[in-house]
Amino acid sequence: MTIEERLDALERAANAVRGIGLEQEAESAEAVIRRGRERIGFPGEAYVLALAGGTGVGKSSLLNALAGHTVSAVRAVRPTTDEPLAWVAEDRREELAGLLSWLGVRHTASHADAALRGVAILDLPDVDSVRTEHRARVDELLPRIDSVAWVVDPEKYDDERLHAYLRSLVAHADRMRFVLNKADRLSDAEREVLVADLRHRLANSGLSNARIHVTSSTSGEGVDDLRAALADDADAKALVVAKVETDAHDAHATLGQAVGVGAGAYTPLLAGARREAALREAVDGALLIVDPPGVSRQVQAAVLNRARRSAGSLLGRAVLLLGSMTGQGRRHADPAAYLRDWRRRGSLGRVLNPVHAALVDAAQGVPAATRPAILRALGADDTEVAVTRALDTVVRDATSELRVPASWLWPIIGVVQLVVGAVFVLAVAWYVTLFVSGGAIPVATLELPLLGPIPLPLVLLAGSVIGSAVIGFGLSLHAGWIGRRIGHRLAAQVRAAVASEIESAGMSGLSRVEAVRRQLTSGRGE
Ligand SMILES: Nc1nc2c(ncn2[C@@H]2O[C@H](COP(=O)(O)OP(=O)(O)OP(=O)(O)O)[C@@H](O)[C@H]2O)c(=O)[nH]1
Ligand SMILES: [Mg+2]
Repeated sequence: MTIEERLDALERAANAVRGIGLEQEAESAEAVIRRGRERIGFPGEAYVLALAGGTGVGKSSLLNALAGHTVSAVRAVRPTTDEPLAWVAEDRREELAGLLSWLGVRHTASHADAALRGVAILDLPDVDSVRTEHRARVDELLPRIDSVAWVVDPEKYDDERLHAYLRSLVAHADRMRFVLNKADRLSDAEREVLVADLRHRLANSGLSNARIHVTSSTSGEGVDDLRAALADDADAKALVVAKVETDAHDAHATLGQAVGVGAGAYTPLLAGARREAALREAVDGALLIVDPPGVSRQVQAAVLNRARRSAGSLLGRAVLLLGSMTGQGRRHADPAAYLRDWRRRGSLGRVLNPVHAALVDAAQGVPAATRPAILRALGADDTEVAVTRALDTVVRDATSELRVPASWLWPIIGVVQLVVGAVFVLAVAWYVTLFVSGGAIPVATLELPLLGPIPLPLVLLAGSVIGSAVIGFGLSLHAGWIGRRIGHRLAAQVRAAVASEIESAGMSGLSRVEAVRRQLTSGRGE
């Protein structure tokens, strides 16, 4: 894992723990990340130095002198280097690929210089030319690299535009060094004066204690000192990287501890069996309250009612009418109302207690300091609200799909029942007529096997009563069959919905926390 990847992983971990309410812990980790990124400059192990400065001061020549051979073209026509060029340690090329492609560096020379192992030098286009895009590029680059060497020459060292620019870069002061090049053109006395003057000007620009090198790319003077200084910087960076690496590693481990993740493999806060048992108990408790068998019975009764309303006998319809007037029928045959009434059928304790106990158990796996926050993240504080909402959802879904079905057969049966009812009325009327006439009217009889001659009105009366009862019985069987089918289906659906809703209401906080713990286990690297 590179240092950049490690800091990125730590950042993800910090975001994750913030997501479960560990704000303070996240902030501490972010402070480590911020400090690390500030200290590291280029976010890799390579030490990246950019050569910057006005055109013609000898940046490319200096790079060639440092490298010991021609890396970058040096010409009299200015500006010569109008695209950045990189001189990169062989084994750092990959690490630098992102930076180089962002810079649009098309020319990369690699080196295997033992003293400058891990050093990459960028030869940038000048910053004082008319081409302002060069300057913009440098502005963007500065925060992303380790260090900038401002190259000046005896003619341009006090250029006001350069110093104005440097004043805007005071924030980067400790990552800048200055190279007074073309020293071969100066006498010793002139050098001293120039260096003192440069130091003075830099101090006036807010850059006190500037590191100043005096070099000549042509004579090679001062070049070795500059190389040694760069090698030291690269070593110092390696130390900084190592320190940031350790800090990041420790910060990651601290985040892990905050959620009960140790150095070993991931173990859940709640063992699978314990979680299942708690859930089963809670679901059983919820089923007692929601009562799917009761719902099924209500559906069956509602279907039967509907059948009787459209196909019942005269007597049956009268009973139904009475039932609906007293409210009796509605109470026994209204599955939607029955579902909605779940709160009246018992307390939520049976659902809440097992869930709550399991969550409290789970929180035992994290240190006391973060336990309150973890308990909140687990949802232990508002299990009741969540469970109530879950059961309301179950009921809403079930009732929205609930239809009490009818059969096309029933209206036909209804007509038959009416005819039978009419026969019954006719028979009764007949008897009344006989009674009123005092026996004056002769009565037709019907010869029935075994029974002999029976008066016709009696046959009609008995036949209509028996016929109506038989049809009613058949209707009940048919409606019962439909009702059971629909009722059982709804009960099964409610049962499944209760199980899944209770699981997500009770355990979704735990799942979230576990996801964070898994991320912290896998993301910590080594
Ligand atoms: N006398 C002397 N001349 C130098 C020295 N360094 C560079 N030069 C000359 O200065 C001129 C410009 O050098 P470059 O290295 O191309 O300068 P540069 O800073 O890369 O210029 P740009 O690419 O245009 O930004 C060349 O003619 C070099 O030969 C030095 O130390 N002493
Ligand atoms: Mg150049």
